[in-house]
Amino acid sequence: MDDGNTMGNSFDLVIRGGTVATACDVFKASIGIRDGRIVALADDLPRGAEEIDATGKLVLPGGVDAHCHFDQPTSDGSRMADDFRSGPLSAAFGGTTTVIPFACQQKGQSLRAAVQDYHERADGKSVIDYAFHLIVTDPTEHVLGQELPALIRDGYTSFKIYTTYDDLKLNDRQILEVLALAKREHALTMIHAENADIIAWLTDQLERVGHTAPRYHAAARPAIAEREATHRAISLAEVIDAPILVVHVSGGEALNQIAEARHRGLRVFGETCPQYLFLTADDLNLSGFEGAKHICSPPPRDGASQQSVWRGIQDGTFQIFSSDHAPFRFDDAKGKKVAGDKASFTHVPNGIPGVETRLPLLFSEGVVKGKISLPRFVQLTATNPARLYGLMPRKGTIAIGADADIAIWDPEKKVTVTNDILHHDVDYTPYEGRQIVGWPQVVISRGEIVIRDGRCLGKAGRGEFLECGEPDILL
Ligand code: DUC
Ligand code: ZN
Ligand code: ZN
Repeated sequence: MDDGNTMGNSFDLVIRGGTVATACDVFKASIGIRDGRIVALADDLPRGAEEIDATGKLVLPGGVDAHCHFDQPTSDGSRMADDFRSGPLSAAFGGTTTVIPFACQQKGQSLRAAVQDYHERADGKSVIDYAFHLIVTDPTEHVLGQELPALIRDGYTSFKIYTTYDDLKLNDRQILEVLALAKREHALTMIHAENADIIAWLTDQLERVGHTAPRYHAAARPAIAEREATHRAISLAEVIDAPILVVHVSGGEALNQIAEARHRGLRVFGETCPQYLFLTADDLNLSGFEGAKHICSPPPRDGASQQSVWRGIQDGTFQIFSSDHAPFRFDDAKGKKVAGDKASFTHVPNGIPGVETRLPLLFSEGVVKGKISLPRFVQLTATNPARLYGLMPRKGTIAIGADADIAIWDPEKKVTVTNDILHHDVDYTPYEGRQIVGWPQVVISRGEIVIRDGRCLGKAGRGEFLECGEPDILL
């Protein structure tokens, strides 16, 4: 171990005396940082050019939010509230140091063009590092034969496909083609699993009798639609013998499909999100149009589903906890009200904000209340997403040689969540009024303090684009 002086260099920064947590250990140590990387972990270290006293604090890997949407083009006239300035800034305030949003191919568009467009949207704006997933909506021969293999080699090694939404969904044959390509090229396929025809049929029935209020969104997208599509996605992946990640799992029905597949030894991974732990379908039943704030897909369900999701988090069926931050302002003609404030639920943009509250919510309800250990928290929120998306060993851990992406938490800080303490550009938070214990106090990205005591010290645009390597599917 390097003591910081043996190489004739001192440290740029020493984080002294904190309790460090990784995906497997919790230990007291000081951390020496030089040139943006962790270069020493020891009981004691010589002074650095800068020092942070972390006594009584938790020193965790910065979070990796591997499912968030910023400035993603939409097809209904709406506009996402967060771009690459406000989205990553909000993430950083919540203890996240890497974000992975989606470069989405429009049908008929070249995938490479979608990636170029997304780089232009991101360039020079982000305060923290970022990578891209792709969204494949038009898997033509050219896309599968040439564009996608070349993009995978260029560091875009994961892509999302959909079984629902008319402008995004693939049929089973197309899903098989994408999975075969992913297997051949060692990429990871993420699947949004909801049965499109069940949803379309139920939606027609509901609209026919005038049931168009926001709360009917949940009725139109029942757990059975998610269970069926999850089962089908797993079956298709099994035919190809390709790994998949089922994203934003909302409850026990889909969870059990994943658990059963994993018991059979299949490389099926599961992701869940805060909205499935902390919201229910009742939150779509607010007066007037207010329920639209909580319209997302799959929808939040009920208390039993929340318990199932906790179980999946505890027993390892879920490997990843992401925000699925999809930000639309509520009181805005480009947001939730793009089709007016009396519009049918089918015309309300899907998605809720949560990139800043993701970690504090799980920490407070999970770690502080004793549902999960600190290492499990680190696995779910940082280490596993870094591994699965090919960002290890740079991101997602505290180890010699890793990027110094670190969040120093005050584990006792009491916070009441209100929208005005958050840094996204959305005009509401689904978690308004919620009491939280524990919040990140200092956030460090590649050795630079970007957040300290509620202030941003990092410059917009300092964040770097990350090329992802091969997904580590031996999680
Ligand atoms: N559902 C998605 O599939 N994507 C973004 C937001 C949402 O609710
Ligand atoms: Zn989705
Ligand atoms: Zn999403």
